[in-house]
Amino acid sequence: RPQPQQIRGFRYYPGWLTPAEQAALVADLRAVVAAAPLFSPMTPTGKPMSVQMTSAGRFGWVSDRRGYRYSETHPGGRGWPAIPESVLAIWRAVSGSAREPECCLINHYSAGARMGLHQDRDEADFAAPVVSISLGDDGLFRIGNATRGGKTQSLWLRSGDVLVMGGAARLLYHGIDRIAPGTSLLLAQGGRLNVTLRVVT
Ligand code: MD3
Ligand code: FE
Repeated sequence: RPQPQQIRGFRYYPGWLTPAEQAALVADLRAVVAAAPLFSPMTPTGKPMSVQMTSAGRFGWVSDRRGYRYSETHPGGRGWPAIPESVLAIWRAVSGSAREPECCLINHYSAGARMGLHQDRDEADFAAPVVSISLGDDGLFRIGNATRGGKTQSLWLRSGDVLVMGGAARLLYHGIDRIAPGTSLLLAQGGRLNVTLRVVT
């Protein structure tokens, strides 16, 4: 496995996953999506996000007119499927955390989807890292500072890349400016999948 690079306090593992591992992950994520379909979360202002989402694990991330929160149920009313073993294995290999993830959030970007700069602060324990796995088309990731504004740094995330956001990096503003459609053949329908693993409680 490649050695991680340190960028702004997070650990970046370019090409951590082999093509076979990426294909196995996609199959496992398809099973999650079959049980818990992707949905377009509504922001509290009433506009749908351009990224589609679903989750696995005890908690999933939802957003509607009541606001953003973790929920033990999919918007359809059922509980979330279990986090696949293939995904848990990545957390155990790179997180350095004794805790197990409680949420596996799956973000789906089709051409034109983006995610504005934000902080992840809906979790109770910022000491636990967030682990991110990129699959499919390249995504232009932007990372800034602990407060809005200031210099940002951009990085193309490619299929098979893994990021570990721990320590001070855990609370940095970040987002996805755009994806580059057609840069990967991993997903038959194209687009980008990002998986984030989090401790929530
Ligand atoms: C930096 N997802 O789901 S993953 C998110 O590619 C999210 O879908 C993006 O931001 C995506 O909240 C970026 C990389 C990432 C994930 C969590 C972080 C970067 C982070 C938490 C803190 C700081
Ligand atoms: Fe985030």
